[in-house]
Amino acid sequence: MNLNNYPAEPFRIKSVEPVKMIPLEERERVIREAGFNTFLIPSDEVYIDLLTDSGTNAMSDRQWAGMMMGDEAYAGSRNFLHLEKTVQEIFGFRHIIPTHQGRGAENLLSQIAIKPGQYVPGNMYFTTTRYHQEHNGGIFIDIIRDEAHNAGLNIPFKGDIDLNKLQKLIDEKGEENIAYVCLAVTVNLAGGQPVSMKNMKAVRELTDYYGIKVFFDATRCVENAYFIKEQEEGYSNKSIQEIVKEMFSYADGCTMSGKKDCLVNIGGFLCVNDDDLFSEAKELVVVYEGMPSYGGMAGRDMEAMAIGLRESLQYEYIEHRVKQVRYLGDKLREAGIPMIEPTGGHAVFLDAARFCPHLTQDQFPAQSLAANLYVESGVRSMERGIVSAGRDNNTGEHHRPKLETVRLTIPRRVYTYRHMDLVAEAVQSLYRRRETIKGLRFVYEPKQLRFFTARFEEID
Ligand code: PM9
Repeated sequence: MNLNNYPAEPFRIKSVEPVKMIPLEERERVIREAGFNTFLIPSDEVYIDLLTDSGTNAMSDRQWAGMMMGDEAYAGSRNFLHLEKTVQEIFGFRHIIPTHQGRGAENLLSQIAIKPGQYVPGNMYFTTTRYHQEHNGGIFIDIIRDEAHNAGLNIPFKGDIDLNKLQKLIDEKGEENIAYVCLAVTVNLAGGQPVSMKNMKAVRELTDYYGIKVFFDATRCVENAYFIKEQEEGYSNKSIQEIVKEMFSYADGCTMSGKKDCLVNIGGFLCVNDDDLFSEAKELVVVYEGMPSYGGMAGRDMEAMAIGLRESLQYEYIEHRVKQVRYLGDKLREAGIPMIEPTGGHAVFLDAARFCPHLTQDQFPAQSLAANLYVESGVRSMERGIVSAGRDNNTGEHHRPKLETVRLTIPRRVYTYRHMDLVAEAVQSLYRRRETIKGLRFVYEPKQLRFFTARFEEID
């Protein structure tokens, strides 16, 4: 392992939050009380929290200073004007509507852009995104390249859309029956895999030909831009900002969960270029979120987001971010732990299917692996497999994703490399006793987005 591959933290620490490890017997009690669902563990009982990178970011001193400049006027807050200008400059879209978080934007977009019965092709599903698409009568179709479903395959830009799949869908269903293409950068459930600029451009060309709109899920777009700079020919000399601007020039708009790449704890937005869609979205935002000039965010939150977005484009920040995640991936690979290859932008995904070959997918191996990792080490992770995938609304059967994974998600600017060492040691220790990991069954299964609140018990 060449330590020069991993840059030191490009920040120093001004404020700290103590963490502590509770004893093993207590962790065993906690996981039972949480119904073997890591979402239900009180965070005080967690040692290293890798549940999600969503809203768990550490803000900078400048962002905190910005919070003090919150203009909490009900309408026309100056912080909104700052955010609007920043987003317009960075992404190049004409209109922005703030929302309380990403799914607020997904709700608006799905309502204004999907007619019941229309298809919404995308590069792999995401839980909340697909929920809103289906809730509005859309039919999600996965058009990511096949390789994305092969966990062990180590190739770049595994998040790309398969243009043949898109063309086939258009040929079979007709362009008028496609609501829009939903293109996520990076692809969360594929392992945080990036999409190449070449692919974005090609998707734009194909959809332009048929007059189909393309909306990006911009949630982790800065991480995607870093991969393009690092790995795509012709981009090594371009700045992250230039790459982000070019990426979004191929889209008609985007949804954004600001809780990730905007380096804040809450917030999101919807962007569109089309004036009519903007008008419709403005009419809806007042129903679900708030005035079009705050959409569920406080003035101070919009200020922190405007500042965070600029910080996220700094090369030193994003290089460290992606390489810290890669450090954990490299350690685990060297120890022979099965995981999604290559390491993506926000997380390392353990391949639960190969980690627990003694369990069938119906015994929820990833859910159990995440629960066992907590007991082993106090490290909290998240299931991203059959439980997250939910059931088919028509047949009632489980969706069966090919990827059955546990996500070790790294919050931004929060943990150090030494924390990553501890996580790697914990995973290795669990791997050594992997046959002891038991299957699970539901004792409570919510109808929608079940992974958040489901409860399980162990099968003997
Ligand atoms: N992602 C995550 O942990 C938080 C919710 S699921 C535990 O990965 C994408 C690609 C996301 C995402 C949230 C959302 C929704 C949309 N797209 O959570 O509503 O990863 O801000 O965003 C989570 P909000």
